[in-house]
Amino acid sequence: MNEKQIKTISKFLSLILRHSPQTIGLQLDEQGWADVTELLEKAAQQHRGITREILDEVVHTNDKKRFAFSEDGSRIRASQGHSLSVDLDLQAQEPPEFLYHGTVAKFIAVIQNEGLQKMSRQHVHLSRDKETAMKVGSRRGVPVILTVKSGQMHKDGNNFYLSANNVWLTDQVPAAYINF
Ligand code: HQG
Repeated sequence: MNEKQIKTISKFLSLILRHSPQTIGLQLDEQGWADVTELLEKAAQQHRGITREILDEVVHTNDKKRFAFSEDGSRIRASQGHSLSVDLDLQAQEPPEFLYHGTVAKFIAVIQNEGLQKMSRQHVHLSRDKETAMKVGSRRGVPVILTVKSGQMHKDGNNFYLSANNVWLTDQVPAAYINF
């Protein structure tokens, strides 16, 4: 498979495992898992020729490790980024002193008022390093990096979670904890 084909399938998996499994008549369980055999059967309507080997390649070469198989390999899910309400069973963890969020200038005024909100997803997504935040922000235009005082937020009783693919997640970030 070439890079373009891998990316097309990765985007398709993001769509059905994070947002709308019903697109192909698939159901996820409460923890966000899909049965791999069923997924392959149903995905074949849109991506003819998709096989277990291709799925393995997409999962293992994925730049952000977006997807994970269950231990026995029979199920697959997205590690974060859902708009669907799923229980990833994340354990609260102590975050580093600072985390970063990449956004764009047009959102700054409203973020100054109401802080970072999860918008259509299940959590606000934060990165450990500025480079990653730059990449996230640049999906929408010229990136603006916000520094989140995660250590202080945590001391003040707010929960942080680390996804299986190392994205920091929290419910919201009040503006008082953001360096603009
Ligand atoms: C902004 C990608 C108005 C926020 C990335 C962002 C990430 C507000 C947008 C993951 C706001 C939401 C998530 C407020 C936040 N008012 N706008 N109060 N609070 N925003 O896509 O963090 O490549 O839902 O700044 O790498 O951009 O798909 O979140 O611009 O990890 O795997 O509202 O998605 O991962 O956008 O990205 P998103 P995000 P994948």
